[in-house]
Amino acid sequence: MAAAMGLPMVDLAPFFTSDREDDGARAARASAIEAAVEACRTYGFFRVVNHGVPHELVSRLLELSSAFFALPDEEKAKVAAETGRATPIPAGYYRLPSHSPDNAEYLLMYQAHLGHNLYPAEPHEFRETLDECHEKMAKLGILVQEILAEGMGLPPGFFRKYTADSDSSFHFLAAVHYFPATEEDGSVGLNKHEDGKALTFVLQDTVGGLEVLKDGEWVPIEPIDGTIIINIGDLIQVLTNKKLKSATHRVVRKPGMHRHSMIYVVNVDADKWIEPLPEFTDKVGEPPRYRGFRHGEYVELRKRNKFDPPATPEKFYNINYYAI
Ligand SMILES: O=C(O)CCC(=O)C(=O)O
Repeated sequence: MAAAMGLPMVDLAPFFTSDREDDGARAARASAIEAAVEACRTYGFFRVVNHGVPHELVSRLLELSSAFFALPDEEKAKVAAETGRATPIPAGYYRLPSHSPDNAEYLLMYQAHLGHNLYPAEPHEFRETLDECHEKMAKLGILVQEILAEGMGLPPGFFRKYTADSDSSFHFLAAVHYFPATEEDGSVGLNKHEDGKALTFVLQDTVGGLEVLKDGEWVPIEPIDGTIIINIGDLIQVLTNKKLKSATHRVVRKPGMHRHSMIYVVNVDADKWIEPLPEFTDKVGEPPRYRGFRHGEYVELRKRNKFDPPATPEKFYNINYYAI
């Protein structure tokens, strides 16, 4: 495992050469799996290369996203996210409220065929490019779930039982825009937090600003062309009884610079019961670190952080709510 600018780098090429079934191919896959799991134990984050998502597609999408967010507010409001829709988070455009500690706007999309998306008319080809990227990310999402299941000694498809890995899953892709930092409202883009779902993938432009907390220090996750950042969320931390880390991270804005990123989130079924697995508790003589909960209940708590944010970030809901 190479550490590229602080963050472990995992080469996924061995998973895209399935025609080779010799010892060399198996060893290369085993070493990538070990690297990914080790990164999740220590950082909760890693970077992947040779991941199957074309570099050209990512660059094009980030450019289109930047063109969309540069449109006048009235244009963006034409696809404003509507509450009350049958999705965990409303699809469409949303600007975080001024009393939120976060300072960003986003456009969120589910799988196209579910029919929940609100697509902007401009820029031209944004819609097709978002959908194309969504499809590629869905494949990568499945691969990474399988890598982590195997690496943790769990059966194939194990995490996918929780992540609604079906045609109706609510995995989402969001284009995010962070405004430049100003003296008036500081540099917070996304306040420190952990992700509540299964996995998050981040495609970022060259501006930087994403940071992960490791051993009490903020480590910058510098942009490296052609790589995708992956971090695990609370689902995997709870199931593994904190053997794998849902790491604290944040986005810091820079003066005079607009940051654009795309995030792809592997979501969890609302009706799934989540609790530490016996493999990481009873069977190894360790007490569970969390009490069980229904994932939908946790989503409702966390939604308040975004849509009705508490006055101070310390009051935000996170997985410690279920900690024993
Ligand atoms: O936009 C980014 O760069 C990171 C977003 C993030 O941290 C998150 O969605 O949890």
